[in-house]
Amino acid sequence: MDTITTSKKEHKQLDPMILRDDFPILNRKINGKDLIYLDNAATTQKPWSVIESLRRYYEYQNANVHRGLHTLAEEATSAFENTREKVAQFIGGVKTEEIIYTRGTTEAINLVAYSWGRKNIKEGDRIVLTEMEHHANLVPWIVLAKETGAELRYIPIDVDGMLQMDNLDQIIAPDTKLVSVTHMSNVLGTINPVKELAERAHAQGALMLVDGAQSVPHLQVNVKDIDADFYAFSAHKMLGPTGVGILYGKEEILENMEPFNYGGEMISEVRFDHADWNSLPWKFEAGTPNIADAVAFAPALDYLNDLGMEAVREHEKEITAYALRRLSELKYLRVFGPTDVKHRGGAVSFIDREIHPHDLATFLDSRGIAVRAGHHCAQPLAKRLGVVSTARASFYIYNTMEEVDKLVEALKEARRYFCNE
Ligand code: 7TS
Repeated sequence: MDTITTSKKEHKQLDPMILRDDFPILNRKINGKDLIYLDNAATTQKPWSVIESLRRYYEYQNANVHRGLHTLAEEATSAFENTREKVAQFIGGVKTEEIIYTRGTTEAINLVAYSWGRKNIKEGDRIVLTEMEHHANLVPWIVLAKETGAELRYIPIDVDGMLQMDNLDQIIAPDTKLVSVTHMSNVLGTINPVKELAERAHAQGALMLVDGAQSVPHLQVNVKDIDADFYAFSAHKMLGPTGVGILYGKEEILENMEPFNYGGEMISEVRFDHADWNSLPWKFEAGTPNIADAVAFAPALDYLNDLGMEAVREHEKEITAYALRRLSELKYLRVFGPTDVKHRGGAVSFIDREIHPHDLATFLDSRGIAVRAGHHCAQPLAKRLGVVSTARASFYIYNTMEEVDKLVEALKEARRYFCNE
């Protein structure tokens, strides 16, 4: 591990071939073939350092946090809070009070919809989303709008899968209370102008929530520069364990919100008929949290810091540009999303005009290639694109150009298999 870390630092550019040794699962054979893992938008694989951290935690440190006065409890608490500090640094150097642990992006957005939304959204208010949202940033607002009588409005996409920004004044109008937008689409790959959208939201007195599930793993994100009021993401999409997510929220907004869950940890004093809330961030962290996975998120952040997010982004641009070029050679494919990698990340959705995406994914799996097929939890977007489902290849730091070539060869082979070509 040490030698690999050293050699990584010597490379200005990230070298996926060197990194691959850090990810044991990449040695697996699937259906007798080398695994080609192209489902990173769903979840990424984990390096040894994360796997070992999980084991080390249970082997040496396991205790409940924030409540014991014994050594193990202090060590577990310190490791748990250490990750919070690393997260605060990772997204631009915010206060640890502004970093709330959740189970994932989904829970983070639900937290805002319940704790902020139910207090601040009223009949006639407007919530602005986009046509490319994941269900996690859609369903909580649909439910809230139904409950309160608020109106939902959607910023439309253009033919390239970019947001249409020209009629924005009519959409982000004075009655808008919240603009909630994905930073990077999990289907189209589109990177949205969230800083500009935050500015437009604030100009109307609305708050800005950014769904960062696909962006924090791939871009250098600075929530202060964006001026996001809330920013949500998941550890498991950035080399970390499942079951840990982050909600960043501006301190003054979080201070004025009611808790999401009630119980232990989140109180300062309880009497038989009254309870006072703990200070931030613990006010929003009722019950025993997911300690082990939060602790093991730290080496994932270290790993990405060590590579440098600029190098991560450069690699992604390179491999995505290559994939888009190679896929465009296959004339029977329709590839979705922006063609310029300046405006997009590495989630590439496509359909073969004659093969169902599920058949395609199953065929690719028989060649050891893992892609996702379906609506990718963005059904309204699929409908907007005129499809029921797509196949999606999504790249990360350990993917290589050779793997893209193998994907393209397998897609040609599928054509021969299903269409007798
Ligand atoms: N927002 C976006 C943009 C996402 O891509 C996802 C997960 C979520 C929210 C929800 O994250 P979670 O960690 O709470 O589940 N996206 C995907 C995907 O594209 N394939 O599987 C999960």
